[in-house]
Amino acid sequence: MVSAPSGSSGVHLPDTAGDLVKILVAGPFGVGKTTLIDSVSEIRPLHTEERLTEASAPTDDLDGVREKTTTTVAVDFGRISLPDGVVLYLFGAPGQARFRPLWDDLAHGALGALVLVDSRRVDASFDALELVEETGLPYAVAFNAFPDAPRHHTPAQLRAALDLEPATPMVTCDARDAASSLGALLALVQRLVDRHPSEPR
Ligand SMILES: Nc1nc2c(ncn2[C@@H]2O[C@H](COP(=O)(O)OP(=O)(O)OP(=O)(O)O)[C@@H](O)[C@H]2O)c(=O)[nH]1
Ligand SMILES: [Mg+2]
Repeated sequence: MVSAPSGSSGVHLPDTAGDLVKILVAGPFGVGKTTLIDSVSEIRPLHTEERLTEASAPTDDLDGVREKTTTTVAVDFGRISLPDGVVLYLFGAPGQARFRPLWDDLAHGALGALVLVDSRRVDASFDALELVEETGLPYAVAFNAFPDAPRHHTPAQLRAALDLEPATPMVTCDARDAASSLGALLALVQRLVDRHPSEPR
């Protein structure tokens, strides 16, 4: 079982750092990728935010994220050290289909993906799920907790809506909360461990 980190480290990797793991944080426009990396990163995250203008209105739907004023134009980057020497390098990856050309590069060397889903607009995550599946990355799904999200869906209904395999972890999370975001990442790491139990050292 993977447990939560016991303390924070600074900019430099702790001496105990061992396995360095690249993880993609994927999802549709405005789902909370930047927010999650911000909340959980132990280093000052790298962001590539630019102000939204009316030019993007036909492309990226602001429904549900009306207060949003910026968007990530390339990637986000952050880092979190887990106990037992595992260090996650987090890359925020845009999940819209038009970013497919970027994906091959972004996914290079990645071991898994955390796909964020907004339960007010589940279908907006289909492109991101397709991109992750095309790259063959194991993934976990995190439903971000937005206040006006419908509460009447059961986990089974949400799994069915996303056509998830039974082994794919599905959790809820509040991307603004570090512990909650970490819980979602740990669900993914557990999935990676289950798929590739480590050789005895
Ligand atoms: N209530 C709630 N709000 C959230 C959550 N995650 C993100 N938000 C809010 O949703 C808005 C969009 O979040 P971002 O982190 O910018 O989303 P993003 O996926 O990085 O967006 P793009 O890079 O533009 O695709 C922000 O105003 C966040 O504060 C969450 O888990 N709960
Ligand atoms: Mg972003």
